Amino acid sequence: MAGSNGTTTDLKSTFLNVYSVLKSELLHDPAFQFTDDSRQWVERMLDYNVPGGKLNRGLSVIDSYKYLKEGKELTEDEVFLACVLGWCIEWVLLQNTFPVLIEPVLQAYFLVLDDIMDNSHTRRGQLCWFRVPKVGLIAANDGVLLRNHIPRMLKNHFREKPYYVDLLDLFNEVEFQTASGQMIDLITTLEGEKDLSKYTMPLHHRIVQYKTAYYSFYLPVACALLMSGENLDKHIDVKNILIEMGTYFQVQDDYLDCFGDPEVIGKIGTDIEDFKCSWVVVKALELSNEEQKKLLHENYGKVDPANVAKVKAIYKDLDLQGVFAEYESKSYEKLIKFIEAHPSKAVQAVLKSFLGKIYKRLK
Ligand code: GPP
Ligand code: MG
Ligand code: MG
Ligand code: MG
Repeated sequence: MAGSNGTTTDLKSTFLNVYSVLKSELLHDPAFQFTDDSRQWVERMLDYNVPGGKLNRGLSVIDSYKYLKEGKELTEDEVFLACVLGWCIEWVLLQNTFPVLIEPVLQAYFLVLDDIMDNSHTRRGQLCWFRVPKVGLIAANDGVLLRNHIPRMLKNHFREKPYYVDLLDLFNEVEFQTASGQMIDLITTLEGEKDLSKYTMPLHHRIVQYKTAYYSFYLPVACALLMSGENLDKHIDVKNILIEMGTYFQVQDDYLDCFGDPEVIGKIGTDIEDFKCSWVVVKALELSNEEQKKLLHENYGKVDPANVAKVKAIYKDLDLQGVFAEYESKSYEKLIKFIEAHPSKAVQAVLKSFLGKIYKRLK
């Protein structure tokens, strides 16, 4: 995990230095006439939402790129560029580190908007951005700004690269897939159509594959592949493994939403209240008897803590923690098998390191 050894710690500080450089460029973008007020707003918004995550995605861009170079030392310039990509992603998703700079921006972008849509309360141990006094729905526009920071950063640093167009295309395609996944996540919960009987594993799989797996798993590695001069069409097998891994990651997220420690995961779960098609409720429906099913139908998707407690009591009776532990080790074994079937040892190393970072995660 990030910070657990010297190399990763160095990488993290490199990453944070790159963050300052990128931030400064964004705050002095010649395409906009900043005033002091507007510059201050964007700076505070970036500092609140972009750094401070686990930096897995962003850092995995650097890691992957290193592996792909098969042990050859990266030049300072190469490390810098890998960091730039990492931040673009986190800018959107707020949590990770791929072509290290861009990824956190992408993460920030998705999370700022997702928290509004999910009516969440906290994120990374602090209030969700839209709940900060005086922010409110300005956060929706901040999400749009974060999204637009990505192509600004890509232009500043990758314009002259032969893979620039492919990189833009990759980000566009993955963003489309993520927003489409988010759409199916949201429309299943529509008021008036709350119908638990439509919550099945195939629907869950479809939602999480699109809303999470492409941007969190495929994107960082695909960025690293493009930077190493690879053609993405030739790496469909890598893509398939990463989508599987991303699915497993979102099942963990669903599990932690209900069973994780909010102090550790940095957020308070809202999936039961939000009537989400979570892995936990789908499993519960599969395993429950008629009476338990009836209780789930009556209590799922209500904000009253008494209803939530009834749902959690059924989860406990069904030993969903044990069922999840079983799923987790089965998934790990299956993924290791897939990975070991890949012909390239370098690619195997990238994928195993990625998997190692998330296996049995508590946050
Ligand atoms: C994770 O879902 C999915 C996203 C953060 C993608 C959001 C996409 C947009 C286009 C806004 P989640 O709601 O389970 O995540 P969390 O548990 O972190 O809130
Ligand atoms: Mg969501
Ligand atoms: Mg959410
Ligand atoms: Mg979640």
